[in-house]
Amino acid sequence: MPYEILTPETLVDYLKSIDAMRTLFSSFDNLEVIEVGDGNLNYVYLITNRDTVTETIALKQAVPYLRVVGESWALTRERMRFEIQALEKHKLLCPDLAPEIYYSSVEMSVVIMENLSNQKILRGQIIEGKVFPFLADHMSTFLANTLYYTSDLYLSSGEKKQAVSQFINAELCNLTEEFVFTNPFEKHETNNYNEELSEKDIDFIQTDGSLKIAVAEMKYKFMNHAEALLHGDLHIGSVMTNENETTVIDPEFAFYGPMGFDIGAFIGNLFMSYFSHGYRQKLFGREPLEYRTWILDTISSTWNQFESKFDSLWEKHQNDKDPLYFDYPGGAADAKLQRQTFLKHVFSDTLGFAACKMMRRIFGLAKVADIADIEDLKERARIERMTLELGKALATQRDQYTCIEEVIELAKTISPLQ
Ligand code: ADP
Ligand code: SR1
Ligand code: MG
Repeated sequence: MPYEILTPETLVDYLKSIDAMRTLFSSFDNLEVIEVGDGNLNYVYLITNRDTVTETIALKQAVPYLRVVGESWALTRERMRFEIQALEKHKLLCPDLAPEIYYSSVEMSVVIMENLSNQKILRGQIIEGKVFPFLADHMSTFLANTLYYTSDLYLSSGEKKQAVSQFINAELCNLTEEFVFTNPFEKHETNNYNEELSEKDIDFIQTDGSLKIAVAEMKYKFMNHAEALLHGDLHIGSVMTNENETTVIDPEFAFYGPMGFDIGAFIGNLFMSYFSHGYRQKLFGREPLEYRTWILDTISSTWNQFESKFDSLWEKHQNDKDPLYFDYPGGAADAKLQRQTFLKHVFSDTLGFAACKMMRRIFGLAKVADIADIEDLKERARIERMTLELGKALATQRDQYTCIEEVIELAKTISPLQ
């Protein structure tokens, strides 16, 4: 079927035309269609048979523009091909952490997947102050599996290069290059500042030469270091959760890039949540200590468990290989040291990318509700300054930290844990 933008009125006929949907729905006569897209780029509909509510799907369609800006900002629909390919890969590598895909069409820029109605977007739940005991375990598994198994540490050279070629996601990488690594760090028309931030606050970031170099270095890594298949936009709005389950959605920014980019996105978002909850918990009439402790524990556990799971996957592969992976005649490689050195580099990248991802959310077009929805603009500015301070320190000193606990101490210095 040639491309057309689906509407609640045309959706049902479209579904009727798909074999897999005729199997899934026993009847199309009484479908409820709700548009739930709250993202920046696409449209998402939840469609349920009112007569048999277990017959339900989520349908996502890309439109040929950037939704958050409008039709004036053209964007090809190619992003849906990358989303479909990445969702399929995630399902293979992390079956419990990715949605089930029922149908996809590159021509229509559509993916039809499991309706995760028993889960909610993590960002909203964190804003409400909910705790997820398995989050760090699940996210560290997602990160270790997706990053390890798509890298040269696991794939053959030919397989890896073939995979890289399937994920040349130039348009969305360009969005990241502009909106994450460039515009927030200069005077740019797409920027958007809280009016309570002063010129001095803005200059703290935009006129610091060392920081500019650090951000440029991270941008260069993003553009050139094709280490693994990344989700590409792994903020806490790309994760759905309930008490026991975690599902990673929305990988349309997927491409081959530096591993630390995904880990940094997740951790950087949690640091912003940590800062915001010094204030948010008080709005709920609660002492912030307990919830903020959970956020910091989740950050440290995510990194530490990722490091250990990634190391185990690699060690197993090294031991399974004959001869030892990366062993050379005339001198046996110190496999453990090699793994430690590699993970040190991933840690430094993680901090550098977390920093860029945090700072872009303060000055850039796309904000995070954790901070931007705070109505008291003075309070919001105070939290924004903390975020900028942590961002600047991590970007410029990313090589100096030896463990995540040191970074957490820094966050606590900026905003004491209470
Ligand atoms: P975008 O690419 O525009 O950012 P997302 O993939 O983030 O879109 O989806 C937008 C919203 O749609 C999500 O925040 C979530 O509320 C909802 N959503 C997306 N996928 C599903 C799903 N499989 N089940 C239920 N809701 C979903
Ligand atoms: C203008 S680009 C908007 C942002 O939305 C996505 O979720 C990505 O984070 C992107 O940078
Ligand atoms: Mg998206």
